[in-house]
Amino acid sequence: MEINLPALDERVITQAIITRYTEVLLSLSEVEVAVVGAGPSGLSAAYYLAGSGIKTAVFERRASVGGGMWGGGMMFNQIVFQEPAREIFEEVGIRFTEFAPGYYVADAVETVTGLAYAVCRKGAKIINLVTVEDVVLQNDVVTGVVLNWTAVEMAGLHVDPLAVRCRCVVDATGHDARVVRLLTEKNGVTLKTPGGRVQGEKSLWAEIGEKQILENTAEVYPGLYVTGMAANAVAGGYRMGPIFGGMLLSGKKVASLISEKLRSSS
Ligand code: 48H
Ligand code: FE2
Repeated sequence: MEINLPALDERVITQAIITRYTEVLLSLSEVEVAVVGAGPSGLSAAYYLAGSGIKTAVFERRASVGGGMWGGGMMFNQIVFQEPAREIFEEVGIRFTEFAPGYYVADAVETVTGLAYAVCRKGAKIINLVTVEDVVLQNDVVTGVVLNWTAVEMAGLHVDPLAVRCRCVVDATGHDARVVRLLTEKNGVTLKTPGGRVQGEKSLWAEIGEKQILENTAEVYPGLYVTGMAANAVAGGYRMGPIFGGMLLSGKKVASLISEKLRSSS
């Protein structure tokens, strides 16, 4: 087979990349929801938010999306989940098998790529390689996120960031609960949670940890929501080990809380 390649101008490649990326970034200077972190909970939140017609951007620190899903458990890259999360896998079209009654297992690579693709197709925008280094805080309400290139952060350069305005921020940064920590550490504010501050996660108890994730998925400060592992880190819940149904259901729950709030206030 012979393929005749057309003439190629490097300048056009450069212009296409810069023009298109800038257009996308400009369109995200104001969004309805900024999701911080593209792990299972952040991707699920974005999928359901965008599915409800809400303008959503996901900002991910790393080059890759998927967070802790790639490695399954201890690098055995299989994703385990229970019954309530089954409908999410079915809806997105990720294949799985039933391993034992009520326990399902899916390929980690298929799960990450399938979910990320579904998020993009629903219309949410994922921007990778950027780190949320602060929030915008006005009159005791979180009204935006502050972004910088992850490479700037890693190189320790003094380069000031850019801000994105939004109506709600979702902390989906996992164990670190980075956004909530930034807010409380910098501003000394009290959260709406029972402890009022970031409690830090407890050790491993799968059953209780999975339950708590859903209970702890909430608005923790005006304009700031937590989902996924960040929810248990903030509220002092147990970790659950390598089971991901709770993460996906938590993303779905936070999307529904935000949809209700935006609908009631518009
Ligand atoms: C932009 C950021 C920033 C930042 C971090 O860790 P994740 O997979 O988080 P979850 O909560 O969706 O899922 C948790 C799950 O992976 C897990 O660890 C479980 C179930 N553990 C149980 C246990 O017992 O250990 O994803 C968080 C994402 C990552 O991709 C980070 O790179 C990203 O957030 N991130 N993005 N700005 N400041 N901080
Ligand atoms: Fe983890």
